[in-house]
Formats: sequence, structure tokens, C-alpha cells
Amino acid sequence: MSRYHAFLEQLRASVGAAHVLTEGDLVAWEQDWRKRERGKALAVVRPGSTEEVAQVVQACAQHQVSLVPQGGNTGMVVGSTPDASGTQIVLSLQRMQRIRRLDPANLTVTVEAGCVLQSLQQACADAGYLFPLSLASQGSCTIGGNLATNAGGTQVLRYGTARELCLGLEVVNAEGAVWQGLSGLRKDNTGYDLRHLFIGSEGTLGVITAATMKLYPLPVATLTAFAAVPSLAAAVRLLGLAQQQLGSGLTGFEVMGQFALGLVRKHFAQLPVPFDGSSAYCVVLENADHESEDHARQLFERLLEHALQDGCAVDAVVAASLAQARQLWQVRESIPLAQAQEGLNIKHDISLPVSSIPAFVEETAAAIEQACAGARLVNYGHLGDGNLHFNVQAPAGADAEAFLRDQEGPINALVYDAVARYQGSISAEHGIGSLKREKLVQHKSPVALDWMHSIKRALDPHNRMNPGRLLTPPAP
Ligand code: FAD
Ligand code: 2HG
Ligand code: ZN
Repeated sequence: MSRYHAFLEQLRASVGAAHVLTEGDLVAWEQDWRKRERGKALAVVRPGSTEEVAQVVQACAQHQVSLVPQGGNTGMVVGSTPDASGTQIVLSLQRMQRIRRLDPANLTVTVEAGCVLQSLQQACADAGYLFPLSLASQGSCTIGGNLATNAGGTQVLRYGTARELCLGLEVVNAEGAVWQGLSGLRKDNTGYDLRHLFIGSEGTLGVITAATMKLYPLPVATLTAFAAVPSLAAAVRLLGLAQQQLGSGLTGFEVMGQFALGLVRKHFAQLPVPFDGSSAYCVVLENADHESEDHARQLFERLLEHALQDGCAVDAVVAASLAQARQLWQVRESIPLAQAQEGLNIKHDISLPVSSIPAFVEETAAAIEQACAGARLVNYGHLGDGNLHFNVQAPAGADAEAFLRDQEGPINALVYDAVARYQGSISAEHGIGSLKREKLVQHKSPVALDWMHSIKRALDPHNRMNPGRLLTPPAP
């Protein structure tokens, strides 16, 4: 009889046999979104309540089994799938989708971790409120995963990251005890703010089972524009103009290199990408107005007129309808999918001071070309908050797997050294997972790393919560 027989029986007794998957096709839980790695799960366990999560974690503690929390499995850094040993369980939060409470006067919503982001946005909109976190993966990613990775997305310049939207958490710790921290308070100075330990911890400290998140009033009108800009420096100038003229109405400012847009044209031919592709970059801007659509349009048109006069934009269009606005956003949101269709690639999810971005890109693009002639730069991202997706695709016609094997190390080193020189971060929003663990050791201060290991030891002394992710495993 397998060493795990009693353990699996205990799980079945807790969550029901139908929710302990050990056979059949488990690829959806075992393979990461980017297809970088396929692991093997001892079981995929799908509890339906916080109490059941606690029982599963208690069973793991009792039988010394480690677990990998998983939401929508859309993470970019191989953090939500099991390793290849067949000894870890995937603890999927997918069944915990309930919105527990929407409190209009407090402008908060309390929601279970497995709720899909888009369902949460929709439920809040139906009730007349805005939940602003927006990512291209919102049809699959979950609020628990968003918090565990401190997700960013396209509205950060106005509303902040998942961390800034979170007021309280419910967490199951490594022993299987439940921490009730679902406060909707905006002020609470009663010592260490524990929620911040779990936000961005990538499942390594505890399982987030529910969260209380901030809501905002729905804007009266939201308009989208698409502009062609001659350079990144021009895009930064346009950002400055937009901030000045739209103030807090500016809710999105995304930049896209022409090669990235070319991938959308190639792989999503049905999407009309505006303009002829002759400008170096394009920008998507969003203006949310609390007065009226006319007011929003006037402000937007005045801004774009100034930009055309200034030369920081060479062409611009404001969407005439919601459907057109959706299409413009779809162009931007399709870039990661188009990139995936083009083949395996190297991703650099970096942040830099906005002012340094043009010089960084010029210098680093030249260095990449020198190191690997023909490597194709897929440069785009959330310029409004200083986050670039400075990705690299194999040279045209080259074998992508061989390119990754031979070039990922040298290209990563080159890019991350430049990021350090420009005082940026090697992970703006996707996290560390297992793909960037070694890089974290190189780029985080030894004091900070030491504190991180101390926190991990204090909260998960037996290293059972997503071991080997984010932090390098402790020495035996
Ligand atoms: P998963 O992938 O399942 O898990 C991610 C990490 O969180 C893992 O370490 C996992 O162990 C941990 N985790 C998951 N749930 C819990 C829980 N309940 N408790 C504790 N730990 C947990 N990210 C951005 O930040 N901005 C973007 O704009 C963006 N765009 C994307 C676009 C596409 C097309 C794709 C595929 C991904 C994108 N991402 C983006 C990355 C990804 O969607 C986010 O990281 C998202 O927050 C992950 O949520 P998830 O539910 O899929 O988490
Ligand atoms: C985005 O902003 C995501 O589209 C994905 O963060 C980025 O695929 C990427 O590199
Ligand atoms: Zn992003």
C-alpha cells in the first residue's frame, strides 16, 4: 500500500472523493500557462470552504506532505504547479467562488479566493460599483492568485496594485489554523499589518481563502484612445501631458512596440490594429470621467490635439463606441497570447523609473542585438506605472527551445544587470515563482533576503507551503 493511502483517504473524508483527483488528465493543474514546465501532482484537491481548506492543510501537516495553492493557474513564473516528484498536492481554490458581502456604505466587497476576477468585476458593476483590478487573464485568474502575486495590470496608475486594493484577508496557516483578518477598515494601527505578509507571498506562507477589497464609484463615462507615437521618449512626454490634463481621470496608459503589434496582426488577423505600423510605438490611453461623456470626450480631444501639435503623437483616434473601445483594448491584451503563438520566449517583467525607460530600452536593445543577432524584442507594457514587458523572441526561423537553452541565461543577465544599474526591479508584477529564484538572490539585498527567510521559517517551519518557490530551499 502506498505511503500516501491514509493521507488520501483523510482528504476524501474531508472534501469528498469527487474533489480529490488522482487519475485522468490533470494537465490543467500540472502545466504552467507558458508551457515552461509540466509537474506531477500526488493529487489535485478542491475544497469547497475555508473549513475544508483548514482540514486539508492539517492533513498535509500530519502526513508531512507539501502543497501548492492554485487559483486560475495563469501565473507567468512557474509558481502554481507542482514539481515533478509526484509528492506534492495541488490545493485548488476553484470551488470557493462566493461573494460573501458587498457593503455599499463602506465601499468594500468580501469575496472568496477562488472567485474569478472577471466575475467579481461584473458582480460589482451589476451592483453599481467599480472593482478596478484589470488584467488580460481576468477571465481565468482568481482573486486569491491576484493577491498572492500582488497582481498589477492596466489600472495601476490610478488605483494601485492588488495590495493597495486589499483591506483584509482570511488565511489558513501552515498548521491549518484560520486567521480571520477580514477587516474592511481603512485605518487600523494595532501593530504589524499581517495582511501585507501574505500579499505577494506566492503561496509560500499560507493559503488565502477570502479577502475584503476596496470598491469605487463607477465612472459615468470611460473613453479609450489609441495613438501612434514616434519614440518611447515621445510616449513618456505624452504620458506627462495626459497626467497634467486628465488628472485622476487617466486610468490607463499602455505602450506597445511595433513588433509586438505586428505579432497581433499576424496571429489575430481579425483584430483591426489602427494605423499603418510606421510609428515606432503605439499607446492605449483611458479616460474615466465622473461628469459626462461629452466632458470626457472634450478633455480627450484637447489632450490629443496638444499631443499632435507637440509631435509626441503622430496620429490618434478616440473610440466612438464601447465596442470600438473594447477592440482597442483587445489589441493590447492580445499581445501575450500572440507572443505565445509565435513560440516559447524569454520574459522580463521589469519596472524602472518612467524617466529612465527610453535610455534603458535603447541601451539594452543594442546589447541584446550584439549578444544574439536577430533576437526579436517584444517590448510593451504598463508605461503609466513604469512597468515594461521587455520580452525576447527567438530570431525568425530559429528553434525556440534551443534559443531558450542557449540564450536565456546570458540575455537575462544582460537585462537584469541593466535593470539594476537603472535602479529598477526584476519583477514588477508577475512575481518570482521558480523561474526567478536565483535572480532574486542576486538582486535583493542580503539583509532583505535574510528577513524573508526568517519570516518563512516563522510561519512555515517545515517548508510545506509551496516549497522551492520564491525562496531557494533552505540548506539541509
Ligand atoms: P495562479 O497562477 O494559480 O497562482 C499564482 C501564484 O499564487 C502561485 O504561487 C500560487 O501558489 C499562488 N496562489 C494562488 N492562489 C492562492 C491562494 N488562494 N492562496 C495563496 N497562494 C495562492 N499579471 C499581472 O500582474 N498583470 C497583468 O497585466 C497580467 N496579465 C496577464 C495576461 C495573461 C494573458 C496571462 C496568462 C497572465 C497575466 N498575468 C498578469 C499573470 C497572472 O494572471 C497573474 O499573476 C494572476 O494574479 C495569477 O492569478 P491566478 O489565480 O491564475 O494564480
Ligand atoms: C500583460 O501585461 C501581462 O499583458 C503579460 O502582464 C505580460 O506576457 C507578458 O510578458
Ligand atoms: Zn503586465
